[in-house]
Amino acid sequence: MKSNQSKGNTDPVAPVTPSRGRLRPLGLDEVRITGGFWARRREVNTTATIEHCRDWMERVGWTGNFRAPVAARRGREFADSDVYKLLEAMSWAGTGSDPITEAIATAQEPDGYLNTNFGRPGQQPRYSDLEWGHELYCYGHLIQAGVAQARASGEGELTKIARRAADHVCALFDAKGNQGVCGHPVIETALVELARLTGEQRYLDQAALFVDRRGQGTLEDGEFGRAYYQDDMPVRKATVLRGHAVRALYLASGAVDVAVETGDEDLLAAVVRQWETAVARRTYLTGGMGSHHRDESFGDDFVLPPDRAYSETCAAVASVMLSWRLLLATGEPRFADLAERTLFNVVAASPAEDGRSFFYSNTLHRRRRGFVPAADVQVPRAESSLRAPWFAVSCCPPNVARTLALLPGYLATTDDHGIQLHQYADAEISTGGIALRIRTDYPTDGRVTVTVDRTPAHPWTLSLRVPAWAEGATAWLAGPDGDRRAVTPGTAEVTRVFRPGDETVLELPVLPRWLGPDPRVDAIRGTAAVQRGPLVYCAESVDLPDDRDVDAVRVDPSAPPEGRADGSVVVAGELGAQADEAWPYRPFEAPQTAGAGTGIVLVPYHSWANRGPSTMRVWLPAVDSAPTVDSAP
Ligand code: FUB
Ligand code: ZN
Repeated sequence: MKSNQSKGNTDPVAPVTPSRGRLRPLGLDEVRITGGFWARRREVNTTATIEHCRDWMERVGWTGNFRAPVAARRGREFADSDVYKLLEAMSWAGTGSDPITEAIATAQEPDGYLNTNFGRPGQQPRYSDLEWGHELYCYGHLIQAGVAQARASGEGELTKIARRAADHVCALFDAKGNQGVCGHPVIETALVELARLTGEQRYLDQAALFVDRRGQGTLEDGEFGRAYYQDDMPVRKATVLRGHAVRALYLASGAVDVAVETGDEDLLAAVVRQWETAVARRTYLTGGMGSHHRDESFGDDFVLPPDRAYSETCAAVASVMLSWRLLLATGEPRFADLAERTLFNVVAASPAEDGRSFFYSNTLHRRRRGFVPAADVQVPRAESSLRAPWFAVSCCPPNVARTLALLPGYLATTDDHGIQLHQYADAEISTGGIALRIRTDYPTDGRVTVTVDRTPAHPWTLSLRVPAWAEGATAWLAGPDGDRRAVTPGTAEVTRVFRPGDETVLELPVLPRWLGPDPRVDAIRGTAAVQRGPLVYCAESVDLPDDRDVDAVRVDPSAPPEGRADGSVVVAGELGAQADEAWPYRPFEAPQTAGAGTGIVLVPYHSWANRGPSTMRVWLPAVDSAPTVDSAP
């Protein structure tokens, strides 16, 4: 790790700045989103969501905790972290510093310790509850906020507080010190980022220690088991993301950071493997992750019930963080594909249009209409209503705020060969000798026009991601020399000596299409869904005649869906609620195609699990029940 001085503070204004890897990030000062879908979202974020979060945190006492006496402390044990996330959002958004920083500085102990919930007279001792205390987790968000401040506007008070806290952690949790890990990862990514900012090796070493220490079983085997906090097996040995989804994804992100900085190919490969399996088996069509409400965790493989999807907004934010790191490390477009899916279908779904209420849990099927909570009421549970202004656990709103604030940093990268565009938005990019103008109404329209405004005289490569969802349809790339060629999912490139005014046009086929599930996703067998470009669609009762419920909808996937100019899609089908029967099970009608084969023994349900561990199922898929609709991603 180079020292800060030799680095000369040339890090981009970006959340993640690896010193090596396949691609280099561009900073928020190099990429500007100028219009369209994300510009509107970011405008609402800056003008409404950030202020909304600030007001609520003041109102529920979370900011006040830094000023209040012990007895007056309010909120959950991790409330400090939400204040830090908001400060991070403010740094990226450039909305100025917040007076709360002074109170945070005052609350910090002389040895760097900082937490409003522990360590003061009348509170539990410091680090007496690593499972649930969230002290290191809170530092993680503090440090990331301090790094954001330093990169966005230069080192300030928050950066200093963060450094003092990080020094305290390194002094206490080093190889000879406390051998514990936090029940909630996130300090790993933050310490690596601080190492990148300062050039100080010890922060990276500490992050590596935390990554390697996890999985040794130092955390209590509690209510949800050690897998809940990924302490059941070492990161390097795990083959899939498991346990609490946000924890798993933050940890994996930290592991990638450590792997990249230390050149640890095995560790990187382990995380790629976990990502692959989680995407193949544990991810919703929306990109959402986590199907357990009880412990906010990943379910077993293919346990993806749409009506019980937890799909926490924070897990989506964390998934984008992981995908971005893997993209930078490897250059592989599949990571940008998942980030796109997750950004459009979970991160963008969480906030209401006015940016003042949020989904915490992002179900894919709501059976009851729910209610709109009052604008001034804090909602106690994640899934109890429609979007809520605030939750007793409000980790998601400030996480959305910081993600939208830093979003331009996820659009494009550079390497020694040129510029790579990963996400499409109306934007302008200016880096080194190259300036690009990107004009598009994506995802409403699939045309992306890239105009070169400034270019060096030598050849370079413009790379454009062709999303995996474009499979099976034709995408076109028209280069400035007039050539027009079909491109397939992956990366399309134009290499040449560009001239100012040169245009490259990518045409993506944002036509609606049917998708069907892998038959192993039992909860949705026999159903189909529509996706148009990166956008997943849904039926909503307000669009149905007579205000019927969506459960009356039956679709005919043999007829192609039809896109309309207003962005909606029309599909063939019928509306008719099923009449209730006294008992919702009936004699099985054997499929015509069922043939002889292996005899399969069934036993009475009451007798199962008397002969040692086993797997079991009652409903057995019929041989002809696999959907015949397009199953492309
Ligand atoms: O524990 C802190 C945050 O609260 C988690 O990341 C969320 O899942 C919520 O439980
Ligand atoms: Zn959350």
